[in-house]
Amino acid sequence: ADAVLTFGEALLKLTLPAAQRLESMSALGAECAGSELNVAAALRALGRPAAWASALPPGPLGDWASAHVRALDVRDLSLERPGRLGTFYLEDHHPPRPSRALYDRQGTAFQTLDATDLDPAWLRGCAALHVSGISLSLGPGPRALALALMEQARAQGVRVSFDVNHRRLLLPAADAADTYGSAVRHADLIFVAQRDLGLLGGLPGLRALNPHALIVVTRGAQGSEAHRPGGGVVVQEGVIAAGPGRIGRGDAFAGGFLHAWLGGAGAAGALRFASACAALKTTLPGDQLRASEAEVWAVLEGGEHGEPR
Ligand code: KDG
Repeated sequence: ADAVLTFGEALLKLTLPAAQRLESMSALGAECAGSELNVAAALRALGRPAAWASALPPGPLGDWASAHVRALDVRDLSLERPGRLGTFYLEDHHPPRPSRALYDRQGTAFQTLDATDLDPAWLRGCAALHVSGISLSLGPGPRALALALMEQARAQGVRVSFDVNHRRLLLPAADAADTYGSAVRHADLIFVAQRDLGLLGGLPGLRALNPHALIVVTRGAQGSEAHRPGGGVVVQEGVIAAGPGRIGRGDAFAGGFLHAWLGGAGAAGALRFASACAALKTTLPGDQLRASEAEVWAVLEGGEHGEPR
């Protein structure tokens, strides 16, 4: 068993050309996005079998998303459900202007899912399940299914990975501890951005909720660290990266970490590998990592000179 199952919503991501604002937009680029689909895509690009559980609406938009999943060579376990395909508009700016996201994802097919949809066969052949806080924030049904999947994974000896991945447009900060708490308790591996740590009582709060997990704290360009259950921390510097692909870096990082960790790497090795994945992700536009395992190793071994090899 070496595959990874991820569970989450696919989004039609509509990106404005550089330096445009929604109020005066004249063109949009369409892309199939979604955090957990991005993680599956990263794992698959790195050579690991990946499957994705979700729901898609019937009709051309659902077919478009399925075609994208097929093109990624990710196993599509999505159920066909009435509703919409969630939509996400993105103004992606250069610093210091913050990027701006606008969600249009009420009444989506994904939101019709609930715990009764769980199919234990989804986890067959899987070494790990990965879920993010986004799926828990999208309503009681998806949240119940995500938690049921985590319980099922534990019962089957499948490792559970949880990325807090807080989206303040989806969930008020005051609800975060309640919404994410059970998922945190079920996880063997937890990813959390430094800026979201406070939502869960900081590192001590997370540790109190879950004494056994490996906790990975990400700090963007400032690097990352892994906190071992018994105490002890491994620190990794960020790998220098430039380019248009900042959105989805966290998903590439999580996919890279999972790939290395499931392959037997320790916390230090997995952090290093994940950092190179996040850096490579940044160099190309689009939500999903496009890099093979060999390309990641080349970054780690070859320095950052950018000479053609
Ligand atoms: O991780 C990248 C995501 O932000 C993007 O694909 C959209 O999944 C998404 C979300 O719900 O914000």
